[in-house]
Amino acid sequence: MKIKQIELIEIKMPLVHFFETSFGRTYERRIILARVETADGAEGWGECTAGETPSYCEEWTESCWTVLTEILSPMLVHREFESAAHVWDLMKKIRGNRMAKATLETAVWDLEAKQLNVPLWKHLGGVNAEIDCGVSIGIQDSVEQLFEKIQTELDAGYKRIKIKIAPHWDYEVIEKVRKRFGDIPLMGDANSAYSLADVDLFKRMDEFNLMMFEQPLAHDDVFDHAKLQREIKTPVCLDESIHSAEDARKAIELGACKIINVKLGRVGGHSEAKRVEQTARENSIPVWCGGMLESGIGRAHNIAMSTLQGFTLPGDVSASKRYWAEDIIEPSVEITANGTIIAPKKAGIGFDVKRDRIDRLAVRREEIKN
Ligand code: OSB
Ligand code: MG
Repeated sequence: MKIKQIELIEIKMPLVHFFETSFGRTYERRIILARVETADGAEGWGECTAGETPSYCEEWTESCWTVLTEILSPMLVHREFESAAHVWDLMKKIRGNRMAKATLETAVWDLEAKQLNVPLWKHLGGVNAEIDCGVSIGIQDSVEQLFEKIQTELDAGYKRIKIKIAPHWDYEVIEKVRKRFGDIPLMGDANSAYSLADVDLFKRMDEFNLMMFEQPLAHDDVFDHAKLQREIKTPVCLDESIHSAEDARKAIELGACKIINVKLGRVGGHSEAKRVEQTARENSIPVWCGGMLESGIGRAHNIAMSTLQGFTLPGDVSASKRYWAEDIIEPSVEITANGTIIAPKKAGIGFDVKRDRIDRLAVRREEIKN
């Protein structure tokens, strides 16, 4: 396979509701999209999941734009490679920058599946044609607002509720949610807002029977997470700390987590995500698909990945309308009354890309042909 040309487009899209985590609020996304094209006109789409600031991780929209346009795209165009599974190797000399790499890598997977005329999820080795969906609800201005949001999502049929937690928004909030909604499948995501000094708080929160605490401690830690996990009953799930199958192996061996959140961008694309899934599965560690407030293109890639065997817990993959007034794909992502998404039957990511809408939202564009 050979990529003749890569088009990078940055779009700006306001979120329907702001999204607040322990590191701040997002009102509007700046999303880089990649379109890869072969000489015979076949194309594939990928999305960069980096945020607007280097808060969730070191990568952000601006760093990814530079790395994609100046370094990674020139490494990929006109190079002969065997298959999408080998794109990772072409970029091996570049350290880190996994979200930037995933943008191109996932686009090539879409292209390859389209060339083979199979849905991407099948091409990746997915086995579940229907995936379980949960939602991630950010920190709100009041508990009342949180209640309203939870009620809306439960009514929609979502199979688990994740709320963001932070030192000003934890024990009392979870206690109120449990009182109001009873025994719903509930979990908390701290985005690294705590330290081992908070072990007693986590011990007290064991009483809430949460499905898991996601990334309670530092983004670059596994050692202290292992210490915490030894002290509490609630499973620890790692998000920020896991960038590769090797990271997963070490975290599991150390006892740092009982569950892993897999994000395509954070691990560098489908090939590495498959390896993380395999490592976890071989160690009986369940995984689920995390979200990064993606547009429809990233969302479609998340759906495909979620069909792999080891994805046994509901992911943060939810309907387009929770984020966007109008998505950039057609149809938009919808969930069934049972809180599931049916994997698409069409080739590649399985959704049509609305090129005219992307062009209207575009704030910059670059073509790499060499
Ligand atoms: O930690 O999972 C996270 C959004 C941005 C950055 C980090 C995270 C999140 C989410 C949102 O939880 C998941 C989604 O609905 O896309
Ligand atoms: Mg998280």
